[in-house]
This record gives sequence, C-alpha cells and structure tokens, in this order.
Amino acid sequence: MSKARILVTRRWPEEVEAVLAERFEATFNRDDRPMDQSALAAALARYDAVLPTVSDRLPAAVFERPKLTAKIIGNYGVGYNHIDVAAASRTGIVVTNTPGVLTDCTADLAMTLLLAVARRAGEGERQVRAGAWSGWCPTHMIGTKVTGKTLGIIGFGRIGKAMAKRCHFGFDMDVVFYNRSRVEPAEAMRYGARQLDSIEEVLAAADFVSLHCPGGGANSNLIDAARLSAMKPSAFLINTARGDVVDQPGLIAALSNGHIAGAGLDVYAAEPQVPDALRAMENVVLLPHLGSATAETRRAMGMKVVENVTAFFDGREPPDRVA
Ligand code: 8YV
Repeated sequence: MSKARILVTRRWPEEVEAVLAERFEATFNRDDRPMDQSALAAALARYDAVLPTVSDRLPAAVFERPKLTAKIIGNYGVGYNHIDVAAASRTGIVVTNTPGVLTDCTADLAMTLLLAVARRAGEGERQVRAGAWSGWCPTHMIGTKVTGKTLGIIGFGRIGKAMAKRCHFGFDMDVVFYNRSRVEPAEAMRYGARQLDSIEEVLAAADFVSLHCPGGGANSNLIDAARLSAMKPSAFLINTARGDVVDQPGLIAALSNGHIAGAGLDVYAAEPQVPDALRAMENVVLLPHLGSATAETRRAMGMKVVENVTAFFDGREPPDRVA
C-alpha cells in the first residue's frame, strides 16, 4: 500500500520529523515561515494530510476548491481557532489537535507572567541590562505580593485547572473561576478552586485574572472594555490563551487609564504584531507566544499528531478528533 502524502507546514522537532518521514511520504516546508492561504488551499488539493500550526490560517475560503485530496488536518497545537472546522467537516476533512501534552508548560508560563508582572521582573531586568541600577533602595521597584492573593480563572479546562493547582497549593491563593458548564464542587476543590456564576463576579474578586478559554467564536472579545473596567484597579490580567479573547485596544486603554494595574501577555490579536502602545508600557510583560515552547512539550505535541494521523490512515478513529 502506498504511503499517505503529508505536508508539514513548519519545522518540528527532528525526532518527530524522522518518525513522520519513516511512516509517510512527508514533505517538510523547509522555509519554516507561515504558509499563505493560497498555498494552504493548494496543499489541501495535493496532499492526503496537512499538518499546520497556529501560524497557518485555514478559514472557509481555503476549503473551496472542487477537488480536495486532504482527508485529515493534524493540528500541531491544542487551540484550533485558526482552522474553520465546520468548513473542513463540510468537505469531509477530519481535524485533530494535541490536548493534554502542553497543559503543564502553558500553566508554567502563565505563572511566569503572573510572577513577572507582579514583581516587576521585566522592568528590573531591563534596568540591570541597561546599566541603570543605582543600588539597593527601600523604595526601589516595589511590586505586588502574590502569595495569599485571589486568582480568577476564566475557563476551567486542563490548563485552567493546572494554573489553579499551582496558585492554590504553591502560593496559598484563593482561586475562583468561571466556566461555561458546571464543575462539580468536589472536582473544583481537587484544584483548590471554587466556581462562581459569572465572569463579572470572578473579575470583581480577583487580584489576578488568568485566561484559559479557547479563542474564536463566542469567546472573541470576551474580555471587552466593560469587563476590563469590572476588574479591580490593582489587578493584573494574564493571557496565555488567545489574543482575540481580549479586546486589545480596550486593554491598552485600561492599562493607560489605570483601570487595571498591569498585564502579562503571551498572545496577541494579530500575531506577530504587538502594538507599540503595549511595547512602550512598563507595567506589561510581553512574551512571543511561548506557552508550549519547551523541548519536551514540542516533542510530545509532534508525537500526538503522529498518533492521530497514523490512526486515521490505519482506519482507526484518531484519538483527538475535534468536534
Ligand atoms: C502552540 C498554542 O505552540 O497549542 C496551542 O494552542 O497556543 C501553542 O502553545 C501552537 O498552537 C503551535 O501550533
């Protein structure tokens, strides 16, 4: 039987690429730059599988060619709001993602941002590197204590739970969360967390608000200007989810007007563009979408895609098919 023809749109860990090359007739985009929509549309009409990342956008328009050869899109990542799954399904293409394997590293990065913005670590590092530190001083770069504060989580899936666990058990924080569906109180308590009925209640209670819901659809602009102003003026917003969950101009306004104290961001509305206004702010820690960026996690993500695509072409149900 001939091997399935697959396209890998970006560079993946070498050991994962080696497995792909062995199992499939694999083409690797050595260019390692995001593929544009016409190239992706052409790929869907040429390969049996396309393995994209968050940097490749697959809206409905890329599925419009009359004869598509692709049968599966194996996304390298858990979030898939860059893919129009409904349009893919209409053409009979299965979409899979990589849940579970990037939970810890993404929660670790949310924690990094939370600590860094509260303790002004970015500002401090910039000052030392600039040779501008004039020595210890009692009033120098005073930050906000983290231990014992209240964390508000929006979205209590795997990553939200991992964040709750870190903050409650590691930092004695009171953790409250909002989730679209009801979570059994006993289940929530396993993570040291308590469910509240509305986003507004979480925002009003929290000293730190951490976003862990998917992007796109109904979650686009979920944290809008009104919700930003429902946060405490002393509170910080942490976003490792998706940039579109927050109204970015509204966030810039809230930070400039002192409606919130600061933000730690790993994701942006139109990546890789980061507005100059954000880059100019000292009370903001900015990272370049590093949530899953560890050697261990990227390898595990790649192997999850291998597992899904292998199952599919072996005629089995891929374990991580998205609805
Ligand atoms: C990944 C992410 O690195 O998995 C996700 O949803 O946001 C990232 O951590 C990215 O998606 C790679 O495609």
